[in-house]
Amino acid sequence: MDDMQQKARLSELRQKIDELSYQYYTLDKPTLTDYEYDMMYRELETIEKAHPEWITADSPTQRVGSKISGGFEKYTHDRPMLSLGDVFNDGELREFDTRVRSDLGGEHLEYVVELKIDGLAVNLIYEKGIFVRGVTRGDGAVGEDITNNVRTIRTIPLRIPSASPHIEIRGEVYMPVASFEALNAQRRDDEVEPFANPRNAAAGSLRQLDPHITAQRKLAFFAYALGGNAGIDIASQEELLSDLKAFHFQVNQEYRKFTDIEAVIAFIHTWDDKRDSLPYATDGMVIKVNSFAQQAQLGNTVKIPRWAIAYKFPPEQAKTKVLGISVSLGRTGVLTPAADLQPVHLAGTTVKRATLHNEDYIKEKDIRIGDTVIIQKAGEIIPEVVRAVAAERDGSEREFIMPAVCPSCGGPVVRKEGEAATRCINPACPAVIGEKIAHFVSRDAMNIDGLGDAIVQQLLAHGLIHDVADIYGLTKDDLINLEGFGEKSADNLLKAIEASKSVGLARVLFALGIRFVGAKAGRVLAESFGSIEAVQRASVEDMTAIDDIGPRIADSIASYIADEKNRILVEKLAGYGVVMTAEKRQLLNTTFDGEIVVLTGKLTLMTRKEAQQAVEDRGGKCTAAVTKKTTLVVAGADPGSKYDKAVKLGTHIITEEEFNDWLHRE
Ligand code: 1X8
Repeated sequence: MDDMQQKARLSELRQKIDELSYQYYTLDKPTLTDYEYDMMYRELETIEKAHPEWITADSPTQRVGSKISGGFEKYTHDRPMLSLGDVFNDGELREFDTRVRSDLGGEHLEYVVELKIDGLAVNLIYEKGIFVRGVTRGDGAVGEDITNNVRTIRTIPLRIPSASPHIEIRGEVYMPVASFEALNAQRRDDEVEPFANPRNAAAGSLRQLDPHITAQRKLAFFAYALGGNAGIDIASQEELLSDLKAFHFQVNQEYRKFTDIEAVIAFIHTWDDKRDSLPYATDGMVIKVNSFAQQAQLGNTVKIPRWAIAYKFPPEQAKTKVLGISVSLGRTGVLTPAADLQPVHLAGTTVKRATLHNEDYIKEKDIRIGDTVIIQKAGEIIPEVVRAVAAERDGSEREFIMPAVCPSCGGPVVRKEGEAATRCINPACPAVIGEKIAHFVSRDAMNIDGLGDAIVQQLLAHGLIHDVADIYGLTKDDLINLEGFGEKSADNLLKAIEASKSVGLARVLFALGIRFVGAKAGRVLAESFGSIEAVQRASVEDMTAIDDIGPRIADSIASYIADEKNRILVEKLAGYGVVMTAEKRQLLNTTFDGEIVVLTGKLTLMTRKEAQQAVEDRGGKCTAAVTKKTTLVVAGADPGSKYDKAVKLGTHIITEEEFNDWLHRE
């Protein structure tokens, strides 16, 4: 293909990929297989690699950029991003309606009623149809420039069919409930504090300095407003929503139009229960005057529009009684207290238990057995006890005392100084082993289907297993004698167990349940070391030299390995034929072996991403900031403060040309 043909193909690929992404992410209706998509994406990457000068910011390959250093830049909105006034009941909404009607002098009036999404308001700026900037609401007047993070959100088009020199689209960035739950499950595995609700998770994800992290967070965006009228010929909110949809934005389709406030109120109440089954969190409804002319006539106050209002849903809380407090064990042996509740209806489900987190939480909140309490759903499956209603005590309430022995094995429990967690330290505790096995066989770990909790408890009770490795010694005879097993289910389970032997080192490392080693750390370690022996030989320094492996993880692995019992367990697994190797990432050569490289200034021979990849492919590591640890700085054109810092520290500095020469060394 000559250049012209290639350029045409490039443009065709971008269009096709954009369209497929739209079908997949925004409409949730994939039209091609992942494979076909991947092939097109790869072809586009190949053309762009050969012609980096053709890469533009709206190419689908440019969604994930490089890390920024320092903080986010401030950005002053052209027009302030107003917040909404709010009402909390039907009466207050009727008052709003009365005021609007009176201000409009009794004109005919329509309302558009939309769901209020519990996320973060963001302003998207497009110039001549190209996405150029994403800004948070901030205080309404000044927000933060989070362009690189916004770009990673797949439901935000990087290009829209508008020739306008400047158009602002406003809407809500949110995290779907399913993504939120998966993220929190991962965080609990990694022993990182889970997010309290999808909104906090979305906020935390947008504040990442590294867009790679944001890109993994599965955020989404609902468009619902324009920032200013942008010279577009749109007469109403209803029309705007339909135009936004035509621009390929995701527009929430639950909106309805009404002329009568009682009909609005009736519509709002259809969501009282239904909202809990939506795949995203909502905290109310937004009622807007439909006509833009009437909106203009009503105008804004300094802070809020006079033509719209938020009807806030009551918080998802309920009052009930604590019947008892029971303690359950996790796989790390931590005892977690939970309240057994008088069943109560909350947010679409019947709640019988609520977490109390730990001993200190119960003390701080002074929650007693027999107390009347307020519970709430924080977007989590398991609700929490918010507070006790002390006024409703009758004197029969009893204080909770953390058990001094493990409720499962009767062994001693300890609470270390400075820690909130109380742990069972018996390595043979059946509850802990049960949890360890449940983790070991789970989908992201060894993925052994058919080994549920009830079966594990039977196997433990019959003395057929004592640790995770014993799973591989199970025979058909062992299984068939258990309750609920037949010939076929025994065969299926044995097959699943056999298949799990070859899932590879990454999953094995995760499955072992080493503290702080989540699925991702498992993958990174497996790719870097290639075998369990190499991991066992590695020092803490060897491990922390790897991107994404910090001292907390490295120390935890070191202490795991130092424990004789664990070494025996690993040998036992290997003895059963569990594969403990992985494809190691192949280095091209060792030009940058051990180097900690900072790229600064404008690169002309390659993109920053390519330069970073080139360093990593040759054994080096790229970091964002120049520190004493930095061994090499590559300075492109007009380098800034990083260059000055490198000069001050006496760090080795090379030009982009020199860097390029290094890349072509053998
Ligand atoms: C905030 C929100 C609006 C809408 C949905 N969710 C929100 N969080 C909507 O209009 N559909 S409008 C809005 C605001 O103006 N501050």
